[in-house]
Amino acid sequence: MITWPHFPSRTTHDLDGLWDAAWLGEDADVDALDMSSLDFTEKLPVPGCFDTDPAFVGRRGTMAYRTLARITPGARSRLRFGGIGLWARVYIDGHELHTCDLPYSGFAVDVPPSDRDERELVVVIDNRLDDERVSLFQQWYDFYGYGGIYRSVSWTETPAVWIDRVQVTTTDVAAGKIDACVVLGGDVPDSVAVTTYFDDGEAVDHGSRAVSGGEIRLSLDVPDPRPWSPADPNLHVLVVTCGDDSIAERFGLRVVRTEGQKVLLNDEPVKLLGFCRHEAHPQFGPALPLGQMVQDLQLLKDMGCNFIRGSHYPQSQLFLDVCDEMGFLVWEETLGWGHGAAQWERPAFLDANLRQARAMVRNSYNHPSVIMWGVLNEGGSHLDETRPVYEGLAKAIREEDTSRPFTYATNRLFEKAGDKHLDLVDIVAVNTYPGWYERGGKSTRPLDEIIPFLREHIDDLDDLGCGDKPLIISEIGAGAIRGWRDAHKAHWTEDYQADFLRVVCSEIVENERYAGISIWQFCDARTFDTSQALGRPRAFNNKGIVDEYRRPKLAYDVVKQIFGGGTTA
Ligand code: ADA
Repeated sequence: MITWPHFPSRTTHDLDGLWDAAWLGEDADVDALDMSSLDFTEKLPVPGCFDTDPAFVGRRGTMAYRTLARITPGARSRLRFGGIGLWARVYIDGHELHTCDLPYSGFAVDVPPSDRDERELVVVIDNRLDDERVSLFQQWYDFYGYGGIYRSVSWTETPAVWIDRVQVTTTDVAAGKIDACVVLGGDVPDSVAVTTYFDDGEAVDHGSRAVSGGEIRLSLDVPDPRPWSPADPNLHVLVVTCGDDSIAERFGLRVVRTEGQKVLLNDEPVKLLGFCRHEAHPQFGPALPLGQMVQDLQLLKDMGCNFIRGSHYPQSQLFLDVCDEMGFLVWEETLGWGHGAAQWERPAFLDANLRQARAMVRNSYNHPSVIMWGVLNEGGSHLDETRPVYEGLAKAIREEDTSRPFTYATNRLFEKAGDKHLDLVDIVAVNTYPGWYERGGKSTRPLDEIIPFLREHIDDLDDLGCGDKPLIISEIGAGAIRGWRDAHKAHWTEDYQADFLRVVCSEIVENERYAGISIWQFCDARTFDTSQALGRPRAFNNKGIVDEYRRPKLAYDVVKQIFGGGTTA
């Protein structure tokens, strides 16, 4: 499915559909494949994951996907992938073109022209957990590492000078003023003829504009400006034409910043109420169909949520398009989970993180729904050794975008040594599990531990000199097996989770100190049945407010009542 931006003057081929596939086994040497001998006996959907398919469920190995496309002979062209996992190598007409080692990241590749009427695209996908090849995905993560082409693929024909993207930054919401940075590709000239128009308005001729560093910078006024907000998610479209190429990009007029302990949206304080959400479903893995995305957002809306933490990886552009339209506020973050100093000593790992962070910002820059960037979920921020990593990522993200706050989720606030890098963030985000993991030894009333523990975090922040920054509880939750109810309200019952979230959500809503919460988590999500097995019944992380099929648990109505959700269940 084609997501924003659109390229109205180009021929674009939407490659989603049924592809040919060849299973290459669990031990294939992906660096020594004989492309001419592949036997495409299978059929698989794109987007999709092969290891959710009944024939390959749970397998770890290599799958080659193939499709054909009729690209105009001699045309320059570019392939766009919305995201793959865990590793991909792209071949055109039997020739290797590109390797992607960044799971979940959108990427684009230039394709050399050819005289052929029909081109063959083969994408070799590998889902083996191989630290050397895919340093960003590790076996110990608490979510399953799927193999597949997770998101849409398209192939677009480009002129000699083409527009890569236009980055739109709101400079004045009420007056409808924006800055637009147009990034060119191909045979970039010194100057180019530029016209623009908004929505269905009149075109404005900007004459010939100088290109500097591959970019053209414009300051523009949006006619009939309508601000974007969760309550009224108005969107505008900017169409830019440079020479023979045009781009249509959708954006929202809104600004986000922090002031003291508050997050401000369009200069008004906003309390962020919502959930962490894995892109997860038993039948689709992270390759969710549009309908499921919309249903997830409807459930979140119904509970009165305005906020989603896109845990723990760059989000699907389709999902963000829907969040823009439905008025959600999103925290987007890079892929990571519980890294220790050992990973950070490896230059390849840092390099992969930096590449993914920059790609994430570039891909999602124009989504008004995205209000903050995050990195390194629980990434060892209590260690001096990780300082260069956190500094490097904060710098890279701020080089790409100064219009959004920066954060990372820490689970190290409560340790003696504390968190070492919170001076780098605009928003402090704390993952914490009182009443679940931290059961206080002899306590028989774990629910009573929650509020004192949360308030200690507030004091800890003051001690760390961060008392004047917004605080989000970025994870807190309790596991519940759907259907398991009992009068003792023990851990894993729906009853315990409901009581737990009643305490948590009331504290967050009533206490001004918190700028927000993303409860762990929206839906039950599959995890590995190895390292996590004993604490993860069914090999799922069961802290969802709905189960993996989105069937609500008892806590759903509790959260809905406290967050002020609607009346429809
Ligand atoms: C961590 C982690 C989550 C999840 C959670 C849990 O804080 O960030 O991904 O694993 O714990 O359920 O324990």
